Amino acid sequence: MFLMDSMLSFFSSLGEKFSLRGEATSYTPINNGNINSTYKVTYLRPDGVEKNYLFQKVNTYVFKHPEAVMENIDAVTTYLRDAAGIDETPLHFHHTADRKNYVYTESGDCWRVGNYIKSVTYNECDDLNVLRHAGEAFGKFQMRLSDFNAKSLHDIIPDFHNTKKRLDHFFADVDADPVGRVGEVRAEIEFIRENRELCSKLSEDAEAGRIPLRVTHNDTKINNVLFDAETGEPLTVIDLDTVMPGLSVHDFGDAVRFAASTAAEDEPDTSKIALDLDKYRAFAEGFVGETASSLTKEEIDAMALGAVTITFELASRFLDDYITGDKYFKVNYPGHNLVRTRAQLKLASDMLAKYDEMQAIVQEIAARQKRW
Ligand code: GN1
Ligand code: MG
Repeated sequence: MFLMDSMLSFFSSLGEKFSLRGEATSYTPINNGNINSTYKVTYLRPDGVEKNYLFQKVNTYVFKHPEAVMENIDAVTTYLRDAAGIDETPLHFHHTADRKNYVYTESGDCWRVGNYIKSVTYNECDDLNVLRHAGEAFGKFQMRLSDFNAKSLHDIIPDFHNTKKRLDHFFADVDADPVGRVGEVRAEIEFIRENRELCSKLSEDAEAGRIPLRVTHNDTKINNVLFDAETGEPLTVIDLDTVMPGLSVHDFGDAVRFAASTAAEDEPDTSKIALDLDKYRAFAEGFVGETASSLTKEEIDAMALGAVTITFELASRFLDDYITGDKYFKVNYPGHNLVRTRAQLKLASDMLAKYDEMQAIVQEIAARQKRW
């Protein structure tokens, strides 16, 4: 751990490499993500004006090639700004003298510095308008990238949302039981096993070309949409680390998993966790409303399955991390990954119970869109 002052001088010297003017005078950690470490850093510029930046340490256990992540982000943000002509608050990372948008420190850590966008974000949200707006923001994001050359993107984490492969990997780790935790989580493993086939279907559909690959965000938690505190309008979509070719139904599903639940993704009391169909509908109105014109019938039919699949997928990822010794996701306490797993499984089981209603809601919204 750094002491306060050494952290500030660290930020100041890092800022120099990105040609930031002035010195870091204060900072606050932003604890939204489970992977990277993020800080809001306030600078005092030589002209006496304060300016905020976003400093981020990229997790190199998860992102083995940060330079590829940063190249993707540069390409996507430049495209959104120039080709798609988007004039919303842009996400921007600063460059060094040799035109890199990241630096490695002597200890081998990878850091990047972005513009700080004054905004509010939501982890849990009961306001249906906010959810509808979040759906619109992710829907627009996908539409705006529809002509982006997917082949130019690095495959940051191969098979990131290939649930079939994720599950194969999970069951191999269950068999290996490397840290001896499998015995405590038999019931959770069995529930995932019962749904293995169902949750492999979308990967098979994608592989067979029955569902199209698009350029997708792949991490559509609503806290990745920045909102204007005053107008309540979405400002921009952030966290472009995993923008890669993927499935639209996964972007829809992951957002629903996070935003349409009645509780947090790591709520320990599973009796509080359910799928809220009003929230689901609001998000779907935004997302399907924006994308319906380009979605295929197969995609519309698979939206609800996308939500179920991604929820089981995340449960298996959290449980995989638990049974292999908590190496991937940041944990705040022992057993955090198991708590997350149980929360996701409870949500998944409620989605299965509400599956027909989830389907009907998407169909209804899509039909309305197509008529307009
Ligand atoms: C990770 O750190 P964050 O919140 O951006 C993870 C996502 C998970 C999410 C669950 C690269 O995202 O896939 O859905 O945690 N990102 C990566 O909260 O694995
Ligand atoms: Mg992310």
